[in-house]
Amino acid sequence: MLYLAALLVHCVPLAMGQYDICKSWVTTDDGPSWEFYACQPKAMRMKDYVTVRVDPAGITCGDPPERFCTHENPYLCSDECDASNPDLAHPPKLMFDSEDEGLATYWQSVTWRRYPEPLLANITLSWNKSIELTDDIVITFEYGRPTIMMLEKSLDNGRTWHPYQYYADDCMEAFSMPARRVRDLSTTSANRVLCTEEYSRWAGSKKEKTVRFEVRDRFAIFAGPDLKNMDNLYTRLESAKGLKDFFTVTDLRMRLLRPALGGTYVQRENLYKYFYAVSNIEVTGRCKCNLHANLCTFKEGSLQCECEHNTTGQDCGKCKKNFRSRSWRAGSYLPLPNGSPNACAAAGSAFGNCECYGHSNRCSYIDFLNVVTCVSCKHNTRGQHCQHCRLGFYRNSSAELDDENVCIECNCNQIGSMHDRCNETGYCECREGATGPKCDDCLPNYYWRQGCFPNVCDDELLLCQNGGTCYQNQRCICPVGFKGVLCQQSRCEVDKKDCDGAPGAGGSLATVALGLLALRLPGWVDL
Ligand SMILES: *[C@@H]1O[C@H](CO)[C@@H](O)[C@H](O)[C@H]1NC(C)=O
Ligand SMILES: *[C@@H]1O[C@H](CO)[C@@H](O)[C@H](O)[C@H]1NC(C)=O
Ligand SMILES: *[C@@H]1O[C@H](CO)[C@@H](O)[C@H](O)[C@H]1NC(C)=O
Ligand SMILES: *[C@@H]1O[C@H](CO)[C@@H](O)[C@H](O)[C@H]1NC(C)=O
Ligand SMILES: *[C@@H]1O[C@H](CO)[C@@H](O)[C@H](O)[C@H]1NC(C)=O
Ligand SMILES: [Ca+2]
Repeated sequence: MLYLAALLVHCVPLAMGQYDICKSWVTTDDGPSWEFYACQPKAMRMKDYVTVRVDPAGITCGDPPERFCTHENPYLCSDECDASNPDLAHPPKLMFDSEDEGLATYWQSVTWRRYPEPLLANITLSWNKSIELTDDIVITFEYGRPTIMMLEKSLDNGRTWHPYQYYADDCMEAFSMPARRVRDLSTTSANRVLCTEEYSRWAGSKKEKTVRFEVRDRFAIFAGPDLKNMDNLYTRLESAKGLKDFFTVTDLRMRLLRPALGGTYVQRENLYKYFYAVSNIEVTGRCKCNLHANLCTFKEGSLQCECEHNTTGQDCGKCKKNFRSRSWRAGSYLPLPNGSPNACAAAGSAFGNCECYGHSNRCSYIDFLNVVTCVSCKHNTRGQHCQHCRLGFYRNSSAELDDENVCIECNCNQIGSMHDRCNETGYCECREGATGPKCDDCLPNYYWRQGCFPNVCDDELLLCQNGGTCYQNQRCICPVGFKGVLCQQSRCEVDKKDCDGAPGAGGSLATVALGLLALRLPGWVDL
C-alpha cells in the first residue's frame, strides 16, 4: 500500500502536453527506477519531408513555352509559362516552398487546349512513412479551384489506394453522390468518405482559394468545437474500429479532374484560361510510432521514429531482438491521462516469471501441477514456455527461439511417409521403398505409383524375356505366345492347345519364328 502511494505521487510526469514523454526517472520505496508512458511525437509540417510526383508526363506547363490568361482578364493572354526560364517556370516544388510576403509561387499545368478531351492531372505526395493527420489538409489554388477533383490516400506506400474525399461543384453529376458536409457527420460516421460542394464552386479566383480535407471538423465530433476535450477523442481513437487508420496515410493523391471554369460553361474560343495552378499544399501530422516514441527524425531521406520501450522499426512496430518475451503491442491512449506503454520486455524478465518467447500473451497457473504455463502458443509452438515446435513442425536452426519463423512445417509426403512428424533436421519417417527428406522419392529398384512399389522389371536384373518390353518398371509387355511376369513362359508349354489349335498359318509361322528366336537365346528353357 505504501509502495502504491509512492507510485501515484511520482508517476504523473511533468508533461507539457499529452503523451509527450515516454519515460521518467522516479523514486519509489524500492529506490529510483524508470517509469514508462505511452508517447507520441509532436505534429509537424509534413510538406517539408514529402516527395512529389506529378502525372501524366508533360502536364507541367512551359515545355514548350505557352501563353495563358486568367478568368479575370480572359482576353489579355500575356502571362507566359516557360520551363527553361527560372522566372517564368512553374515546377512542382513550388507547391512546397515557403511563400514570401506578396507573390505566390505555384506549380501550373498546361492549358486545356485539347478540349473536349479532359484535362487530368495527378499530384502524388509520398512520405515512405505512416503519418497521422492532426490538422486539415489545405490545398491552395491560384486562378480558381477545380470544379471536379478527388483526394485519395494510401496506407501501404502507394501499393493500394482508397478514396478519401470527393470534391465537385455538383456531386450528383460528377460522382453520383449526394453532397454532404463534414460538419454534419455524427459519432458513428466520423470516418465516412463523402462528396462536398463547399470547395468547388466559383467565387472569384482571388476570394476562395483553398480546398480542405477537414480533419479538425472530424476531431470536433468527439473533442468539441475547440478541441478542448481531447481525452474523449483519444478514447474514441483507441476504441472505435478503423478510426485511427482513417487519419493515417503514407501517401496522398490529388486527382484533378476538371479545372475552374470561371462560373460559366467552357468557352471553346479561349481555352488559354483553363488550367490548374497550386501554390501550396499544407499537411500537418505526426509520425505514427504506435505510441512508442516521442521523437521522429529525418534520416537517409525518410522519417524515422526514435523508438523507446525496447521497440524497433520505422513505426516502432516490433520488439527489439531479445525483448520478445511477449508479443509486440502498440501503446494505448488508455487509461487516461498517461496511457499504457505496452513496452516490450526482455526475455526472462517479469510477466509472472513465465517466458513465452513472444509466442503468447497469456500465462495461466495450473493449480494441480503448481506451474505457470503459457497459453495458446502461436507460430506453431507448444510447451510450457512455447519453447517446442508443435507435432508436424521442426525447429528452424537459423532462427532464435523468439523468432516468428522458429517452427517449420515438416511437410511429409502423405503417401510416402509413416506419419506427418519429422526429426530435428526435418527428415520424415518413410514407408518401405520411399526415401528423401520428405519421403517423396523411391529407393533404387522401386517405382512411384501412389507410393513406392518394388520394380517388376528393369533394364538390368529383372529383364523381360523373349522380346518383351518393360513398361515403366511395372510390368512386361509380352509378345504373342508368351506370358508370365517376365514373359518367361511360352503359352504352348503351358497349354498345348495354344500351339495346335491356333487357326490359320499366321499362328504356326509365329511359332516357327519364336522357335528360331528361342534357339538364339539358350537358357530361357531353364526358367
Ligand atoms: C491518376 O491516378 C489514378 C489512380 O489513383 C489512375 O487511375 C489515373 O490513371 C491517374 N491519372 C493520370 C492522369 O495519371
Ligand atoms: C523507405 O524507408 C525505409 C526505412 O527507413 C528505407 O529503408 C527505404 O530505403 C525508403 N525507401 C525510399 C524509396 O526512400
Ligand atoms: C529496455 O531495455 C533496457 C536495457 O535492458 C532496460 O534498461 C529498459 O528498462 C527497458 N525498457 C523498457 C520500457 O522495458
Ligand atoms: C528460418 O528462420 C529464418 C530467420 O528468421 C528465416 O529467414 C527463414 O525463412 C526460416 N526458414 C524457413 C524455412 O521458414
Ligand atoms: C534425421 O534423419 C535423417 C535421416 O534419417 C538423419 O540423417 C539425421 O541425422 C537425423 N537428424 C537427427 C538430428 O536425428
Ligand atoms: Ca508556393
